[in-house]
Amino acid sequence: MSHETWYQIKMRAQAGGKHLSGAERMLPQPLLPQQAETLVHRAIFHPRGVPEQVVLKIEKIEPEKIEILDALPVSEIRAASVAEAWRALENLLREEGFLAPEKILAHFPETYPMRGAMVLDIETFQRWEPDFQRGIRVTGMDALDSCQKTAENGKNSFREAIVLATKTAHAPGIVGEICVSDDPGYVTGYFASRRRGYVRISPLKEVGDEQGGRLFLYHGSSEKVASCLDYLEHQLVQVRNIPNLPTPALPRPDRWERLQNTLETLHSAGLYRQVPEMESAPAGEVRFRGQPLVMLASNNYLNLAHHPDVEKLVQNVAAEWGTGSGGSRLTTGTSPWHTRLEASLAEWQKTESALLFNTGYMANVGVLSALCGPDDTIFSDALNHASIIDGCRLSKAKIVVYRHGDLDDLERKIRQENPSRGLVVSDGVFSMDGDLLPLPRWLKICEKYGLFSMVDDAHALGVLGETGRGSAEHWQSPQPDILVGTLSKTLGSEGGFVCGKETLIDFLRNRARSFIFSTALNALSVAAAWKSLEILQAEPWRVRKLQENVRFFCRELQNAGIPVQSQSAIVPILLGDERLAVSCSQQLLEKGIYLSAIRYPTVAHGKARLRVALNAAHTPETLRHSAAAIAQTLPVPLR
Ligand code: WAQ
Ligand code: MG
Repeated sequence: MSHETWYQIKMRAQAGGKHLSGAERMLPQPLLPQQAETLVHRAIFHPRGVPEQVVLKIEKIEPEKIEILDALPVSEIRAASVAEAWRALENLLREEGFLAPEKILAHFPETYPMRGAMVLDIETFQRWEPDFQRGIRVTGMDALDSCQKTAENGKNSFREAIVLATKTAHAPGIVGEICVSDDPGYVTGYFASRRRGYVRISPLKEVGDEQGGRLFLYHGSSEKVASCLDYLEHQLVQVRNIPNLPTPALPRPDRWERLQNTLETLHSAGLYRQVPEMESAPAGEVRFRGQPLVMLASNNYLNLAHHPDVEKLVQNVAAEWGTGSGGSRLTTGTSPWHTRLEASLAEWQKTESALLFNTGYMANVGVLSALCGPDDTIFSDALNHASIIDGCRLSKAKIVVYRHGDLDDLERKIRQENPSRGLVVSDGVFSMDGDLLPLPRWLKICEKYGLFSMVDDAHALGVLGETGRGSAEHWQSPQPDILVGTLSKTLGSEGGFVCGKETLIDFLRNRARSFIFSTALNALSVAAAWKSLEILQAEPWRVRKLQENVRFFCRELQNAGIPVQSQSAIVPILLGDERLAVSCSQQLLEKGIYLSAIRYPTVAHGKARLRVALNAAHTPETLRHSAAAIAQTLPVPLR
């Protein structure tokens, strides 16, 4: 061997500053050109994307410095679910004599963003890798027969993993390794140590999950760390006698079992959700599971969802127009009620024109995907509603998220991106926090940079402004270019709408796919919204009553020591923990109060809350009683 000239060849591919793939080989000179070609092929045709840059580094090495190691013996654990696989891993660590396996595993998620591995001291839980962000990279290793035994795409995850694991297990002070692949299609991971060998464990994650990492367990003195790290980074190692295992080790779970497993995971995390059936129409008080309850979770802000005048009109409309519209708006679905409501909405919002959509969700998705394409940049508030997020995604525009309510951050990001075409989008009232968009300054920024301004005022209509006209009235400001609203909250019906210039509306009629390809709302819902809007305008006391209720209720909670505030009808009570939020909500239900626990994915993980939505129909007595019950239920530090 020592007569031959040997080389180490390293490939690394990246795009947009992101690592895509990498590999290394050690081999004698004659085999080098062919291996270089295989590695280039692998870099260029990689499932994670097309690289912008591929670096090949070829260095001469001294073959007598290569340490030859036998591959660790392989065994296998197959669990029925991800949760069970992690329990099996925890037990394995315990069997192997690790004292606090759960503490070790708790560190694993910290390795997800790292390119290399974490080196964790099993006694002090100190981290020894020199760069916490990058982690330590093991290099200088290969399989002895690497040139003959690679899969067609040049990658064999198991073989590469056992090479790394075998080398790592021989590093001074390393007593174990835990690994989960980044590859969304590869759910098998492993534990490896010299004592126990290489234990494949599956499934350590759900298919589609891109979060993987590596954790090396270190046991030894702090002086020995340097030699351990040096071995990992520099010692040349060739691994022989690697068993031929079936690859890829993709377990194919039963398709229904996969769904069932996900549901179980949701259950155990306090994230499982169900649809509760109500036993009376929406109002300030409702019947639920045979009990009368104070309703503190409905968006029926002005109590118009069950108004006698609306019902009377709807009965007549039903007699004349029946129950279904029979076609899309562009074919046969438009009744005079549709046209009439659009005119009323435009007039109410003081805009040139308006267009109905079947839901607020479809309005947002339809507008964003129609107005923006791959050449646009959309600037979106971090706490915007899911329908805005989905619309941004569907548009294929570049999405730039700015910090919630932070207009300096917005402007900084607009300058940075400096887009020639684009749009800025925000909720007028944020649906889960109840806070307001500072509309006037926000509009100035949109105007200054020539960007479309789009506001979703779903939770502002009927709530903000002296007459309930929404954000523009509250701030005494002009309207944004695109105002999105809903018929389903304050207006007590169902559907969504967009108000703006006639040019905008005409464009949407021709381009918004959720409008074009949906059957029109039935005339009943449309007439109901029309009547509700008439009542809202004729009876402004409803808006004032709602606003008074908000002030009263917040004061009651504040007096009970609960830090809340809101200018809208939404009063969030932040709890953080998902299970705590669910348990508070259940306890309140037993006390006759219906109040939803809002959890991930509606809000971020660890930001669970009770979300109060107030109603013009609530009486001061009801609100006082509810505030007292909430105060009693919350855990002590909040009170
Ligand atoms: N040195 C240190 N850490 C590394 C290295 C390296 N050379 N390469 C990858 N990592 C870290 C990095 O943070 C990745 O996020 C993580 O490990 C996972 O890397 O028996 O494919 O390359 O079939 O995604 C296990 C095979 C495959 C199990 C592991 O890891 C089996 C795999 P990936
Ligand atoms: Mg990683």
